Amino acid sequence: MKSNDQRSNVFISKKMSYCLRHNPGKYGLTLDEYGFVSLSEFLKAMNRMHHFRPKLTEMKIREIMNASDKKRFEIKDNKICALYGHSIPGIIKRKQAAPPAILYHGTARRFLPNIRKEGLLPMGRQYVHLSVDLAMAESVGKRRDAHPAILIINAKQAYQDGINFYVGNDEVWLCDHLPSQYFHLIG
Ligand code: HQG
Repeated sequence: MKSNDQRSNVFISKKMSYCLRHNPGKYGLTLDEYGFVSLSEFLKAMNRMHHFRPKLTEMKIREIMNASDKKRFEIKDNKICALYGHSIPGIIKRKQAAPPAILYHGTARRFLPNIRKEGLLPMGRQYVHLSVDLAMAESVGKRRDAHPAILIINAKQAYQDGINFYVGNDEVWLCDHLPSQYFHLIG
């Protein structure tokens, strides 16, 4: 069972994700090309919109980030950004890099026919999201299916063939559309 504190942290984290990934404009904010916004402006906007009591502070945000199982946000030079998950129109620039040779993607079994046909598409987000290990892919897939399908991705080959990969965080990699010749189903 989650404590009230944990529930409130999840609530705040979801609002942070909504603002920084999907709808900064609703908060009167504009992200820079890398997805960053001034931390003090962000705090003001979050407090104005959600009337947090006690007020949301940098300390509270850092506490939520430290306690989280996923590294969703980054604070740098008094600015904050979401590290992945964006859907706002226009591509947020991410650092391009060579991915690990193998990556994974957990998804719902019901999506497989389309995924086989079209490859992995970003769908509602800017990029396709990939996981560095099986456990992570499984937990991502379980958001949509109790027995998710896990795809193993030949990231090395895809990268060599010119598909762009980007660093999300230590556990999440991002890439552009990934055709189906670069993955197969595990199991
Ligand atoms: C699927 C969470 C049909 C894809 C997670 C996925 C992750 C297709 C869904 C992060 C398809 C999109 C992102 C195609 C892909 N036809 N379905 N051609 N291509 N799909 O949520 O990867 O907790 O946008 O398999 O942990 O599930 O929010 O992406 O099932 O790291 O921080 O379309 O979000 O992180 O779903 O998850 P999503 P995702 P947070």
